[in-house]
Amino acid sequence: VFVENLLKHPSFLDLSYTTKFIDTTPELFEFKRRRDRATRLLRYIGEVTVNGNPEVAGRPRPSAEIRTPQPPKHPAGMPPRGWKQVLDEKGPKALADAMLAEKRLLMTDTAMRDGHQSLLATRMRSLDMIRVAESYAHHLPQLFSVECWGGATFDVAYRFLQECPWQRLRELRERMPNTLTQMLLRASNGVGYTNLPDNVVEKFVATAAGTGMDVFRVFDPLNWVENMRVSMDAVLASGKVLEAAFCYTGDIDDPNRAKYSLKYYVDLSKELERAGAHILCIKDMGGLVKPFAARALVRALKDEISIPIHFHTHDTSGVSGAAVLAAAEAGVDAADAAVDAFSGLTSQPPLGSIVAALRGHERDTGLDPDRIREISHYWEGVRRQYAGFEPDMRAGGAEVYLHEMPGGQVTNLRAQARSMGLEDRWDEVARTYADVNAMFGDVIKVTPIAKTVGDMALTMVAAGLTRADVENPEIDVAFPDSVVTFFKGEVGQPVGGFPPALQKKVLKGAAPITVRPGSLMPPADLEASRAEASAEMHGHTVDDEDLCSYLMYPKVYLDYMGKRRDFGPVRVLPTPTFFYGMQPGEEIMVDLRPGVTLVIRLQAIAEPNEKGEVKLFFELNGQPRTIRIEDRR
Ligand code: 3PY
Ligand code: ZN
Repeated sequence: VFVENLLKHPSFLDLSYTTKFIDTTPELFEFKRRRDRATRLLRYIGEVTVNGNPEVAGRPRPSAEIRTPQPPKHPAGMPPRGWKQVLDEKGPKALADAMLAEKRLLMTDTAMRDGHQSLLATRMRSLDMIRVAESYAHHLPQLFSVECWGGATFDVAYRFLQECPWQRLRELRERMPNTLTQMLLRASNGVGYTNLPDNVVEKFVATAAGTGMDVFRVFDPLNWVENMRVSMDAVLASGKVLEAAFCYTGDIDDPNRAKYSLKYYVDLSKELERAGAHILCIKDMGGLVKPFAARALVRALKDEISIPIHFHTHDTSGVSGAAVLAAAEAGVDAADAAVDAFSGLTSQPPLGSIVAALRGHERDTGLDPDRIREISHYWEGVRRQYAGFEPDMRAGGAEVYLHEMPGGQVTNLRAQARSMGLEDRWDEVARTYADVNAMFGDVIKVTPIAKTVGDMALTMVAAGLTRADVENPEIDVAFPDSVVTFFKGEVGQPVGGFPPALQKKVLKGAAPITVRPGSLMPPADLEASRAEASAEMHGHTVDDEDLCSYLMYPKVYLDYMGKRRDFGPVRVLPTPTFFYGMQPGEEIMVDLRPGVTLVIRLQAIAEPNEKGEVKLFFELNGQPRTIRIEDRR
């Protein structure tokens, strides 16, 4: 059709076309591009229908009856003004002052980041978020922010969902013009797992701010403020909101955990305030802040610092809702929760229930419970599509106070233990995890150290090693790489230093570093990296977003781009199609972009031929299309 249209085009017929033909007749080339993209999408659907999506292999399948969830309807036109306007019109300092002047408890919804990171192994696709974003803007304009980016969502988008995290941010930003977007930034690790050169961190922050990020929650896994400064200064330079976090561990009420005392957290908070933070975050990734501790912590901080405080916790214990209410009573300015369908267990406490609990009281959130319920129904439908990633966890409980694992790790480590045949020795794994923590000098369990502790615990349980064995200089131990990296000082310096004898044993005499890892890294040559990435992709243009991705995850990014070339923009496919392909007789609608919809119907699938190829007969916008797929089942 493309060639036919081209040959019939008047300027082609009268031979007046020039090399500017593409510019002056974009409709023909747009048609071709669309056709190519559609063909590639059909190839993807064919591939998954015939050979399956490896990401869901061996996982439970959602029920066949699930329907496409519909987001709540909203009025046409612009949504009401929200906190985003305060930031845009008055800047981050005025935003912080406005938070302090608020009586309401300000709420952040985490469903689009920590909620699914903690409950669904971070697998939520952009499409499911984008479809409900306008409902948030119109129905929940009182929300302080929507946490929707960063943490593990960045690399998981590329690795497992075949989609671009930057595009996710851009599209969410567009649809929620009144809502602050919020991300989790791992300070000098960016959104990766190891320290980056300073100029890469700076480039990443500036690019994220430009694409649409408003509130940067910055944490260091060791609460080492020295290692946060580069990223914090970059946020300040961007004009966006710096929410500096300390990670909470231990128990301020337990005299045996004196290292992480109330005074420790107060001093740390003052240091973060002095470093220029607009907001302080209590980042309780393990859900260890018990209700009375929350009250004491917030009261003490309110006495000692003058910036607003934002409380983030997890419901692993089952009592985190009480902690949020206690913090609210003590005057915390903002709190995180997850819309009910994405709450509980290792995620945040339920937004709807916190809103209900505070209704009519001094800290009433001002959010509409009916609207939250409607949005939650949408999320419930979304969650059903991800049945394959549901955690094997039935209830919250006090076990978390033993191991202190962060929300995202509990189910992850359990799955890892299962894959090593250690599932029925989980209690031993949990106790060994606590032993490793003590042996490492009582560290903060958060990305990436939580994984280091987990790696060591699994190694010990699998090899039958006790803490005494590991500490015994006479017994040879094969330490996991992550443990060696940690003791080398490559993550940073832990509170109170490393246990010297164990460090000596792990490093086998090698000298650790004691300075900020970034200070030993030369700046990355950004333009050389851009040219290198472009050359890897046969001259494809590499903009700043792509460059940041390449700098943090070169292989993951290039693999994604390769698949993108073969299969097109698969992010536009409905979630069941993306994971499971289509059934004969099924029809789907795909919005390629605003105003361009593809209607795809799978008519039939033929038996494999003698060449081992399967033919799939599609109808694309009413036109028959046949796709051949190699049968690799
Ligand atoms: C992350 O780093 O992804 C976390 O969620 C830490 O709590
Ligand atoms: Zn969290």
